[in-house]
Amino acid sequence: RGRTSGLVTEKFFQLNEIEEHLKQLQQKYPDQAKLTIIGESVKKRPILQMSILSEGLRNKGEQPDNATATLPVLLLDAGMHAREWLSTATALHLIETLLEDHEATRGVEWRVVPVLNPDGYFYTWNKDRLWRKNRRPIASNRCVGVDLNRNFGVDFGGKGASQFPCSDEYHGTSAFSEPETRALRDAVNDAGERLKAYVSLHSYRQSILLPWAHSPKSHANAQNLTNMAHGIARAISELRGTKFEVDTAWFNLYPASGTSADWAADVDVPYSFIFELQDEGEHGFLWPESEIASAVNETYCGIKFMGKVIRKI
Ligand code: ING
Ligand code: ZN
Repeated sequence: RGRTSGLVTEKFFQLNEIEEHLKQLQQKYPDQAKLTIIGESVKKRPILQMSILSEGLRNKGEQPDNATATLPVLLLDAGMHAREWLSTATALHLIETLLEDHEATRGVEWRVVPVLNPDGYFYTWNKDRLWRKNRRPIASNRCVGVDLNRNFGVDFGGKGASQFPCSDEYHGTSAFSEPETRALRDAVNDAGERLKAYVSLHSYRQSILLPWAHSPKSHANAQNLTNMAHGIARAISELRGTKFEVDTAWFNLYPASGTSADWAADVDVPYSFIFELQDEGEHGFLWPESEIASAVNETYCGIKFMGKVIRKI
Protein backbone atom coordinates (compact mmCIF):
# COMPACT_ATOMS: atom_id res chain seq x y z
CA ARG A 1 0.00 0.00 0.00
CA GLY A 2 2.96 2.33 -0.47
CA ARG A 3 3.33 3.16 3.20
CA THR A 4 7.04 3.84 2.94
CA SER A 5 6.72 7.55 2.21
CA GLY A 6 4.24 10.38 2.63
CA LEU A 7 3.52 13.35 4.79
CA VAL A 8 3.27 13.24 8.56
CA THR A 9 0.05 15.23 8.21
CA GLU A 10 -1.56 12.60 5.97
CA LYS A 11 -1.04 9.35 7.79
CA PHE A 12 0.25 7.85 10.99
CA PHE A 13 3.82 6.63 10.61
CA GLN A 14 5.04 3.21 11.61
CA LEU A 15 8.09 3.05 13.87
CA ASN A 16 10.54 2.27 11.07
CA GLU A 17 9.09 5.06 8.95
CA ILE A 18 9.59 7.51 11.82
CA GLU A 19 13.24 6.57 12.22
CA GLU A 20 13.82 6.83 8.48
CA HIS A 21 12.01 10.16 8.33
CA LEU A 22 14.04 11.67 11.18
CA LYS A 23 17.30 10.56 9.58
CA GLN A 24 16.24 12.20 6.32
CA LEU A 25 15.42 15.45 8.12
CA GLN A 26 18.80 15.42 9.79
CA GLN A 27 20.42 15.08 6.36
CA LYS A 28 18.25 17.76 4.82
CA TYR A 29 18.98 20.26 7.62
CA PRO A 30 22.53 19.45 8.77
CA ASP A 31 23.02 22.89 10.34
CA GLN A 32 19.79 22.95 12.32
CA ALA A 33 18.80 19.40 13.17
CA LYS A 34 20.64 17.08 15.49
CA LEU A 35 19.33 13.54 15.98
CA THR A 36 20.52 11.79 19.12
CA ILE A 37 19.74 8.56 20.95
CA ILE A 38 18.75 9.34 24.54
CA GLY A 39 18.35 5.72 25.59
CA GLU A 40 17.10 2.27 24.66
CA SER A 41 13.76 0.62 25.32
CA VAL A 42 13.28 -2.67 27.18
CA LYS A 43 13.61 -4.43 23.82
CA LYS A 44 16.71 -2.40 22.93
CA ARG A 45 15.05 -0.10 20.44
CA PRO A 46 16.66 3.36 20.25
CA ILE A 47 14.76 6.29 21.77
CA LEU A 48 15.38 9.24 19.48
CA GLN A 49 15.46 12.95 20.23
CA MET A 50 15.61 15.65 17.59
CA SER A 51 17.17 18.95 18.65
CA ILE A 52 16.29 21.94 16.51
CA LEU A 53 18.27 25.15 16.43
CA SER A 54 17.79 28.25 14.39
CA GLU A 55 19.59 28.46 11.10
CA GLY A 56 23.18 29.55 11.24
CA LEU A 57 23.88 28.73 14.87
CA ARG A 58 25.27 25.33 14.02
CA ASN A 59 27.15 26.46 10.92
CA LYS A 60 30.31 24.58 10.13
CA GLY A 61 33.38 25.84 11.90
CA GLU A 62 31.47 28.25 14.11
CA GLN A 63 31.88 26.30 17.33
CA PRO A 64 28.24 25.31 17.63
CA ASP A 65 28.59 24.44 21.28
CA ASN A 66 29.69 27.93 22.25
CA ALA A 67 27.04 29.55 20.12
CA THR A 68 24.17 27.54 21.58
CA ALA A 69 25.24 26.67 25.09
CA THR A 70 23.23 29.46 26.66
CA LEU A 71 19.95 29.20 24.75
CA PRO A 72 16.86 28.25 26.74
CA VAL A 73 15.60 24.75 25.93
CA LEU A 74 12.02 23.54 25.44
CA LEU A 75 11.66 19.76 25.62
CA LEU A 76 8.59 17.84 24.48
CA ASP A 77 7.89 14.13 24.45
CA ALA A 78 5.19 12.09 22.77
CA GLY A 79 4.30 8.45 22.43
CA MET A 80 4.85 7.76 26.12
CA HIS A 81 1.54 5.93 25.92
CA ALA A 82 1.62 3.69 22.88
CA ARG A 83 -1.95 4.09 21.67
CA GLU A 84 -1.91 7.91 21.71
CA TRP A 85 -0.83 8.12 18.09
CA LEU A 86 -1.91 11.73 17.64
CA SER A 87 0.77 12.76 20.15
CA THR A 88 3.49 11.25 17.98
CA ALA A 89 2.00 12.78 14.84
CA THR A 90 1.96 16.16 16.62
CA ALA A 91 5.62 15.78 17.58
CA LEU A 92 6.66 14.78 14.07
CA HIS A 93 4.81 17.73 12.58
CA LEU A 94 6.36 20.02 15.20
CA ILE A 95 9.87 18.89 14.25
CA GLU A 96 9.54 19.50 10.55
CA THR A 97 7.60 22.72 10.93
CA LEU A 98 10.17 24.18 13.32
CA LEU A 99 12.89 23.40 10.81
CA GLU A 100 11.24 25.82 8.37
CA ASP A 101 9.89 28.33 10.89
CA HIS A 102 12.86 30.56 11.66
CA GLU A 103 10.73 32.86 13.76
CA ALA A 104 9.90 29.98 16.13
CA THR A 105 13.49 28.82 16.50
CA ARG A 106 15.05 32.23 17.06
CA GLY A 107 16.79 32.41 20.44
CA VAL A 108 15.68 29.03 21.76
CA GLU A 109 16.52 25.37 21.34
CA TRP A 110 13.74 22.85 20.83
CA ARG A 111 14.17 19.18 21.72
CA VAL A 112 11.51 16.68 20.72
CA VAL A 113 11.21 12.99 21.57
CA PRO A 114 8.44 11.74 19.25
CA VAL A 115 8.30 8.14 20.50
CA LEU A 116 9.34 7.68 24.13
CA ASN A 117 7.86 4.18 24.17
CA PRO A 118 8.93 2.53 20.91
CA ASP A 119 8.19 -1.04 22.05
CA GLY A 120 4.62 -0.11 22.89
CA TYR A 121 4.21 1.90 19.70
CA PHE A 122 5.37 -1.08 17.63
CA TYR A 123 2.93 -3.30 19.52
CA THR A 124 -0.02 -1.00 18.76
CA TRP A 125 0.73 -1.36 15.05
CA ASN A 126 1.12 -5.11 15.10
CA LYS A 127 -0.90 -6.65 17.93
CA ASP A 128 -3.12 -4.40 19.99
CA ARG A 129 -4.07 -0.91 18.81
CA LEU A 130 -5.10 0.16 22.32
CA TRP A 131 -1.93 -0.84 24.21
CA ARG A 132 -0.78 1.87 26.66
CA LYS A 133 2.26 0.69 28.66
CA ASN A 134 5.77 -0.32 27.67
CA ARG A 135 6.51 -4.01 26.98
CA ARG A 136 8.39 -4.97 30.13
CA PRO A 137 7.89 -8.68 30.89
CA ILE A 138 6.92 -9.14 34.53
CA ALA A 139 8.58 -12.00 36.37
CA SER A 140 6.11 -14.61 37.65
CA ASN A 141 3.18 -12.87 36.01
CA ARG A 142 1.34 -13.36 32.76
CA CYS A 143 0.85 -9.62 32.37
CA VAL A 144 3.22 -7.31 30.57
CA GLY A 145 4.15 -3.66 30.80
CA VAL A 146 4.75 -0.71 33.09
CA ASP A 147 2.85 2.56 32.78
CA LEU A 148 5.72 4.94 32.09
CA ASN A 149 3.69 7.87 33.37
CA ARG A 150 3.55 6.30 36.85
CA ASN A 151 7.24 5.36 36.95
CA PHE A 152 8.87 8.74 37.58
CA GLY A 153 10.41 9.74 40.89
CA VAL A 154 7.72 11.94 42.37
CA ASP A 155 5.35 10.45 44.94
CA PHE A 156 6.15 7.05 43.42
CA GLY A 157 3.50 4.46 44.25
CA GLY A 158 1.01 7.07 45.46
CA LYS A 159 -2.53 7.82 44.30
CA GLY A 160 -3.71 6.84 40.81
CA ALA A 161 -1.05 4.19 40.28
CA SER A 162 -1.35 0.44 40.68
CA GLN A 163 0.96 -2.12 42.23
CA PHE A 164 -0.63 -4.83 40.09
CA PRO A 165 1.19 -5.73 36.87
CA CYS A 166 -2.05 -6.44 35.02
CA SER A 167 -3.25 -2.87 35.56
CA ASP A 168 -2.89 -0.29 32.80
CA GLU A 169 -1.48 2.04 35.49
CA TYR A 170 1.08 -0.42 36.90
CA HIS A 171 3.87 1.73 38.37
CA GLY A 172 6.69 -0.83 38.11
CA THR A 173 9.03 -2.09 40.80
CA SER A 174 10.63 1.25 41.68
CA ALA A 175 10.90 4.80 40.40
CA PHE A 176 12.84 4.84 37.14
CA SER A 177 12.88 1.04 36.92
CA GLU A 178 12.22 1.39 33.17
CA PRO A 179 14.86 2.34 30.59
CA GLU A 180 12.34 4.61 28.85
CA THR A 181 11.74 6.76 31.94
CA ARG A 182 15.48 6.83 32.63
CA ALA A 183 16.05 8.03 29.07
CA LEU A 184 13.72 10.97 29.63
CA ARG A 185 15.24 11.70 33.03
CA ASP A 186 18.67 11.79 31.38
CA ALA A 187 17.41 14.07 28.61
CA VAL A 188 15.99 16.47 31.20
CA ASN A 189 19.21 16.40 33.19
CA ASP A 190 21.25 16.85 30.03
CA ALA A 191 19.40 20.10 29.27
CA GLY A 192 20.12 21.13 32.87
CA GLU A 193 19.53 24.71 33.93
CA ARG A 194 18.76 25.70 30.36
CA LEU A 195 15.55 23.67 30.41
CA LYS A 196 12.72 26.18 30.80
CA ALA A 197 9.72 24.20 29.56
CA TYR A 198 8.77 20.55 29.45
CA VAL A 199 5.62 19.19 27.80
CA SER A 200 4.37 15.63 27.78
CA LEU A 201 2.00 15.14 24.84
CA HIS A 202 -0.91 12.78 25.46
CA SER A 203 -4.42 12.24 24.20
CA TYR A 204 -7.27 12.73 24.59
CA ARG A 205 -9.43 15.42 26.28
CA GLN A 206 -8.36 18.80 24.85
CA SER A 207 -6.81 20.26 27.93
CA ILE A 208 -3.61 21.95 29.03
CA LEU A 209 -2.80 20.50 32.43
CA LEU A 210 -0.48 22.00 35.00
CA PRO A 211 1.05 20.52 38.14
CA TRP A 212 0.22 18.84 40.22
CA ALA A 213 -1.23 15.50 39.20
CA HIS A 214 -0.31 13.81 42.49
CA SER A 215 -1.68 16.42 44.87
CA PRO A 216 -4.55 18.93 45.09
CA LYS A 217 -2.07 21.56 46.33
CA SER A 218 -1.36 24.38 43.98
CA HIS A 219 2.12 24.80 42.58
CA ALA A 220 4.26 27.58 44.06
CA ASN A 221 4.31 29.16 40.62
CA ALA A 222 0.67 28.45 39.79
CA GLN A 223 0.01 31.97 38.55
CA ASN A 224 2.74 31.88 35.89
CA LEU A 225 1.83 28.36 34.88
CA THR A 226 -1.83 29.27 34.54
CA ASN A 227 -1.06 32.39 32.52
CA MET A 228 1.14 30.40 30.15
CA ALA A 229 -1.48 27.66 29.83
CA HIS A 230 -4.20 30.18 28.96
CA GLY A 231 -1.90 31.74 26.38
CA ILE A 232 -1.34 28.33 24.84
CA ALA A 233 -5.05 27.57 24.78
CA ARG A 234 -5.80 30.95 23.22
CA ALA A 235 -3.15 30.45 20.54
CA ILE A 236 -4.64 27.06 19.69
CA SER A 237 -8.16 28.45 19.48
CA GLU A 238 -7.16 31.25 17.14
CA LEU A 239 -6.82 28.91 14.18
CA ARG A 240 -10.35 27.49 14.02
CA GLY A 241 -11.91 27.92 17.43
CA THR A 242 -10.94 24.61 19.03
CA LYS A 243 -11.22 24.88 22.79
CA PHE A 244 -8.62 23.47 25.18
CA GLU A 245 -9.42 23.60 28.90
CA VAL A 246 -6.85 24.81 31.42
CA ASP A 247 -6.67 23.12 34.81
CA THR A 248 -4.41 21.19 37.12
CA ALA A 249 -4.04 17.53 36.25
CA TRP A 250 -5.46 16.47 39.62
CA PHE A 251 -8.66 18.45 39.25
CA ASN A 252 -9.20 18.09 35.51
CA LEU A 253 -8.82 14.36 35.15
CA TYR A 254 -7.77 12.20 38.07
CA PRO A 255 -4.98 11.98 40.64
CA ALA A 256 -1.81 10.34 39.36
CA SER A 257 1.55 9.78 41.02
CA GLY A 258 4.90 9.28 39.34
CA THR A 259 4.10 11.35 36.23
CA SER A 260 6.85 12.89 34.16
CA ALA A 261 5.34 16.38 34.28
CA ASP A 262 5.14 16.38 38.08
CA TRP A 263 8.68 15.06 38.27
CA ALA A 264 9.96 17.79 35.94
CA ALA A 265 8.15 20.44 37.99
CA ASP A 266 9.57 18.89 41.16
CA VAL A 267 13.14 19.20 39.85
CA ASP A 268 12.37 22.87 39.16
CA VAL A 269 11.75 23.01 35.43
CA PRO A 270 9.90 26.36 35.40
CA TYR A 271 7.09 25.37 33.04
CA SER A 272 5.86 21.79 33.00
CA PHE A 273 2.63 20.70 31.33
CA ILE A 274 0.67 17.73 30.11
CA PHE A 275 -1.20 18.43 26.90
CA GLU A 276 -4.20 16.19 26.44
CA LEU A 277 -4.66 16.57 22.70
CA GLN A 278 -7.71 16.17 20.51
CA ASP A 279 -10.43 15.17 20.83
CA GLU A 280 -13.00 15.31 23.63
CA GLY A 281 -13.99 11.67 23.18
CA GLU A 282 -15.71 11.18 19.87
CA HIS A 283 -12.74 9.44 18.27
CA GLY A 284 -10.69 9.13 21.43
CA PHE A 285 -7.39 7.39 20.76
CA LEU A 286 -8.48 6.65 17.18
CA TRP A 287 -8.14 10.11 15.68
CA PRO A 288 -8.75 9.76 11.92
CA GLU A 289 -5.86 10.14 9.51
CA SER A 290 -7.86 12.56 7.39
CA GLU A 291 -7.95 14.95 10.36
CA ILE A 292 -4.28 14.84 11.37
CA ALA A 293 -3.45 18.07 9.56
CA SER A 294 -6.16 20.14 11.22
CA ALA A 295 -5.23 18.88 14.68
CA VAL A 296 -1.44 19.24 14.46
CA ASN A 297 -1.63 22.66 12.85
CA GLU A 298 -3.66 24.18 15.66
CA THR A 299 -1.58 22.50 18.37
CA TYR A 300 1.55 23.87 16.71
CA CYS A 301 0.24 27.40 17.34
CA GLY A 302 0.01 26.66 21.06
CA ILE A 303 3.48 25.15 21.22
CA LYS A 304 4.94 28.05 19.30
CA PHE A 305 3.39 30.46 21.78
CA MET A 306 5.38 28.80 24.56
CA GLY A 307 8.58 29.43 22.66
CA LYS A 308 7.67 33.09 22.37
CA VAL A 309 7.28 33.44 26.14
CA ILE A 310 10.41 31.45 26.94
CA ARG A 311 12.51 33.54 24.57
CA LYS A 312 11.70 36.64 26.62
CA ILE A 313 12.62 35.22 30.00
N1 ING B 1 -3.24 11.00 30.66
C1 ING B 1 -2.05 10.97 31.45
C2 ING B 1 -1.98 9.74 32.33
O1 ING B 1 -0.87 9.37 32.59
C3 ING B 1 -2.53 12.66 33.29
C4 ING B 1 -1.70 12.20 32.16
C5 ING B 1 -2.37 12.18 34.56
C6 ING B 1 -3.47 13.62 33.09
C7 ING B 1 -3.12 12.64 35.60
C8 ING B 1 -4.23 14.12 34.14
C9 ING B 1 -4.07 13.60 35.39
O2 ING B 1 -2.98 9.17 32.74
C10 ING B 1 -3.36 10.16 29.60
N2 ING B 1 -4.41 10.36 28.77
O3 ING B 1 -2.58 9.30 29.39
ZN1 ZN C 1 -1.19 9.28 27.87
